[in-house]
Amino acid sequence: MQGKIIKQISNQYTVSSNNLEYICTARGKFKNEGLSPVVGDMVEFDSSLLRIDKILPRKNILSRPTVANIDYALIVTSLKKPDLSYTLLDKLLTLVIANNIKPIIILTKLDLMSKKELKEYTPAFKYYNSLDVPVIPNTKLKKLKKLLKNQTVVLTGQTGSGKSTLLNKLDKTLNIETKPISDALNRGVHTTRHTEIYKIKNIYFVDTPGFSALDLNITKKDLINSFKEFSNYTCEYLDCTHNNEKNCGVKNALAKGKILPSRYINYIRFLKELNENTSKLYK
Ligand SMILES: Nc1nc2c(ncn2[C@@H]2O[C@H](COP(=O)(O)OP(=O)(O)OP(=O)(O)O)[C@@H](O)[C@H]2O)c(=O)[nH]1
Ligand SMILES: [Mg+2]
Ligand SMILES: [Zn+2]
Repeated sequence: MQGKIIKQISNQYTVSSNNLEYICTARGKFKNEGLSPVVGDMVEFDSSLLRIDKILPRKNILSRPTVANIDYALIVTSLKKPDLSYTLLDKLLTLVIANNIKPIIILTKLDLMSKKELKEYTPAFKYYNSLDVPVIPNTKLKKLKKLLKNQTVVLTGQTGSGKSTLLNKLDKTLNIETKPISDALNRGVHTTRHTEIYKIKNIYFVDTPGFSALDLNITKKDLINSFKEFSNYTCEYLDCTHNNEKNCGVKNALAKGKILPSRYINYIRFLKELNENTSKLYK
């Protein structure tokens, strides 16, 4: 039989197939082959032995959280408590795009902002929208539901940004545990401990442990391509990294105010990070 892994707690996998759930273990051979089933995997399984026999080819796989076959990533971004970080936002966008997943930015905690504060963010949100990254507040869920019909969706974003709260809003019967973030540290305590898919109407949602930092583990080419706006500009060198090169179209566009400065700053930050990671490998 074929099914989709919707939950994993250590070596117990819940496989959903024809609206039934089977709690299975994985065959020993997976371990020997260095390949383990993960949430989101389409698998062949034995429904009487309750054993996963085969993992079907993956469309993509995201690490931290480890989830396979993702269509969309909701980058849940709170404006306050925890405060919005453009660096984290751009890093998540890069990671998502480099993994062939479509990003959507979900804004949370708009209610904690004054009108004046919100206005300051508007140009940035418009900029992301212009990159074909929808920016949707967590108060406007109708539009989101339409977009995500029949899709497998991962939620990512800082701990305390409101991922579980969003799922609870989408389905009042879920009652996923949420927790107020600690005011003293202004950052949350991790509340979600395992990876699980919730089917909400026609959408497969993945609720995952939150993370507040992550390493970039992609190629330089992926990094450059993930900054989609850069491809609008022409540089003297075809392999321009838009850093120290002369006659760089991206840097010219930045100087003309066509590129959001925080985007370029973060790009250079990530480029350095990748270079450092590479030099570490050869040391
Ligand atoms: N004021 C306000 N509070 C919110 C909003 N969304 C979430 N919260 C609160 O923020 C806190 C953290 O929300 P969670 O949904 O637990 O956050 P999470 O992203 O799932 O966190 P982890 O599971 O730790 O990664 C809770 O107290 C929520 O009630 C919002 O739009 N406005
Ligand atoms: Mg949570
Ligand atoms: Zn360039």
